[in-house]
Amino acid sequence: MDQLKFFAQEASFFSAMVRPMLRYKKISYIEPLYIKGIFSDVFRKTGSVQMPQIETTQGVIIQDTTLICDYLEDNYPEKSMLPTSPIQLTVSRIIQEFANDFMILPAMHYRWNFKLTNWKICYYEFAQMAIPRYLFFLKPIVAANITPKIEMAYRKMGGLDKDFLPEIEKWYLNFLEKLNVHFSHHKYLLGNKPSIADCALMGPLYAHLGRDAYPKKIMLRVAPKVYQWVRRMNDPDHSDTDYMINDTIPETLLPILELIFKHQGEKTAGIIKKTNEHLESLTDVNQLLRRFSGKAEFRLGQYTGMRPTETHIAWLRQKMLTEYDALGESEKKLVNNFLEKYNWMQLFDLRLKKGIKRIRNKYYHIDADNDFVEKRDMNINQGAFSAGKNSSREVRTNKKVN
Ligand SMILES: N[C@@H](CCC(=O)N[C@@H](CS)C(=O)NCC(=O)O)C(=O)O
Repeated sequence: MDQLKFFAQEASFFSAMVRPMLRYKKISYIEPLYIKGIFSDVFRKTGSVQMPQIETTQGVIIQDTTLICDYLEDNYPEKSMLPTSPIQLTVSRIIQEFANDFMILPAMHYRWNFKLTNWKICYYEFAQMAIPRYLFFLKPIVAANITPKIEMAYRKMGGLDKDFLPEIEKWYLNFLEKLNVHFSHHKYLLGNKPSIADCALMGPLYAHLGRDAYPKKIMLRVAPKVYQWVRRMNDPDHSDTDYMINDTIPETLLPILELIFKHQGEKTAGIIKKTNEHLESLTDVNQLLRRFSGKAEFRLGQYTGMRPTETHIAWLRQKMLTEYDALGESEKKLVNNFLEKYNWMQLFDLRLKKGIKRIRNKYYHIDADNDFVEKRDMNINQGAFSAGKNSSREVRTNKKVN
């Protein structure tokens, strides 16, 4: 097999983070149709039904966007998207985490609270994925059945309570305006070359906010330069040169980073706290960590509420800090000076008391026994969708297998 398989969907938030990298690196790939059985087949191999997944040319399947991007960087290094200088690398990772977490809020709001305007995705494309070979007029009928289930799953994850929505809108418009200013001066986030940070922001800014009819109109009106960037990312013209010289962060990116550090930083602090509590409550290191460790307080403008805390985000922060810890002393100093200059250090250095690890796409205490938990939790599905008849929903048991 000389082509990579990309299990993805055009309207999928996380798939849209990987696709620009595949295109920029000119990697040959196919997107298989979601014909019946594909979810259970993929689940059997990876223990996850989440999208996207890639099957490498060696037949290995990888889930998780960040790991997929790392894999593509390592194995297709020619057109690198990972900055090598320490400040730009750290900033890219911060943006990557923010795109994985905070940006889910505007993305979910502008898709699910404007379903009629977004009818094409809500009432056609989800069915297209489930029954790609059926006649087109049957799709809305099927969508009427599956869309509410998908919507419910995402509403639960996003926690889109009503009094929160005006603050999300205010926040998002402000963010878009700032990004529009940035893209009036630079082609990409870090200068004249796309990075993993650009790829990550494509998740929300293409798959939902730059593609669903309602938010797309907003983007075109408020931030046409952002829309042009979305198009550039999806269709690279390969005229790019390099990131800013001397590890510089563009002036116009700083106000955006201020928003990111503040809001994602506070959110991650809550996630780390809840993950620490979850880890402390374990009766056995082999216990499977819950996908959401709980809920943490969250403030945005006038709104204060509780938001679900996803264990995955604690792992992303741990991964980012491991990368930072591995920097040489002089590089670390440069990063520290940069973060301290803007008062961001406290919002960056957020650490778990005990490490966590990922085994068969689930999270465990760092001391868990890999072979044992892999075997025991083989069929546990923590995803929102069905993984076929052999899978069982998330459980918190800790039983020994014989
Ligand atoms: N951490 C995963 C998240 C992937 C994810 O949530 N994908 C969505 C589709 S865009 C999905 O599969 N949702 C169903 C679920 O989370 O159970 C990644 O980075 O790939």
